[in-house]
Amino acid sequence: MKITALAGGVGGAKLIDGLSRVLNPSELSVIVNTGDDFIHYGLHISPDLDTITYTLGGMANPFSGWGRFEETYNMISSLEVLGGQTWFLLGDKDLAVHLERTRLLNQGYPLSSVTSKFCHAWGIKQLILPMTDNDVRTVIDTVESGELSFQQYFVENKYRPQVKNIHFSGIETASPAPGVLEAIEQADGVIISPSNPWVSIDPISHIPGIGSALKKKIIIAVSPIISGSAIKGPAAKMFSEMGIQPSSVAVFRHYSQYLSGFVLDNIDKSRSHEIPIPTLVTQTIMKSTQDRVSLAQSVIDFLQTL
Ligand code: FO1
Repeated sequence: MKITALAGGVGGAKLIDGLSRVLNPSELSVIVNTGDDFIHYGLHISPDLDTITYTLGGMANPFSGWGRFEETYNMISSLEVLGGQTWFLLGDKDLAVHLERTRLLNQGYPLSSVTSKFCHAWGIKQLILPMTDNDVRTVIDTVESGELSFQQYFVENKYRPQVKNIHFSGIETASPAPGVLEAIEQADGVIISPSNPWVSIDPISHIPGIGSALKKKIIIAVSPIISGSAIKGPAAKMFSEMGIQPSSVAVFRHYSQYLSGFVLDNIDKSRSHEIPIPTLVTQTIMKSTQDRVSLAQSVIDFLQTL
């Protein structure tokens, strides 16, 4: 069964890992958010692409969900001595990715080609696609500090500022990266992973052409919010600050124009009657690899019933 998944950061990566253990590599394509990308020390950093590829390459730091396993931080320690910018932790092995990506981008290679080259180097056989090769950047407009880049909001300010609005600069003129529309059209099913709807999935679905391609497909979403809170990150806080009571039902409503089915956690079983489309109620909290595999298999079985 050919599956195309939409994913952003850490939460999405866990389900992608599960799917990669259940499906043959040629059956899984992943369209990844690049709205979190930014230039830091002159380097083009693509955090969500790195989180997904590190996870599929078995190199991800299992504790933080981002960055590399068995990493060292000699560079950042030396930067500290110099009074440099150390708010965004760059590991030594991680740094090689940012250096080489930046070198290739500066030579004119599109981000999708760079990603494909890195996947080949790491032996990753699934198709990993940035949502676009154009510069689309998530901008968080906050009460306290005005407009912040995503990383300034999420890391530098620890997502404390109150969100007034979110927009994606450059998205009006962006186009899907090569292979993205085909990955959607050729999929037997599309899965919206349990990433942040506002800043991980919306940037993808709002790229001109992607939303309309998605509407033609059987799509399910796995709620990243369980009994009103997110497992990790600002998703629930963003719902609240956008004036919406955070819940799995709110997540359904956020995506409702696309969805054929919806997956919520056992804890939210009592709310499934509020979802007017087929639902799967199961364990969506993924603490172990087995949890990831079980959820992936349940989601695929569910897709096949739709
Ligand atoms: N997230 C943090 O909370 N603190 C960091 O210092 C940090 C560094 C970092 C370095 C490389 C990378 O690829 C990701 C990194 N992240 C860090 C995560 C990053 O902010 C992602 O955007 C989030 O995971 C959300 O997608």
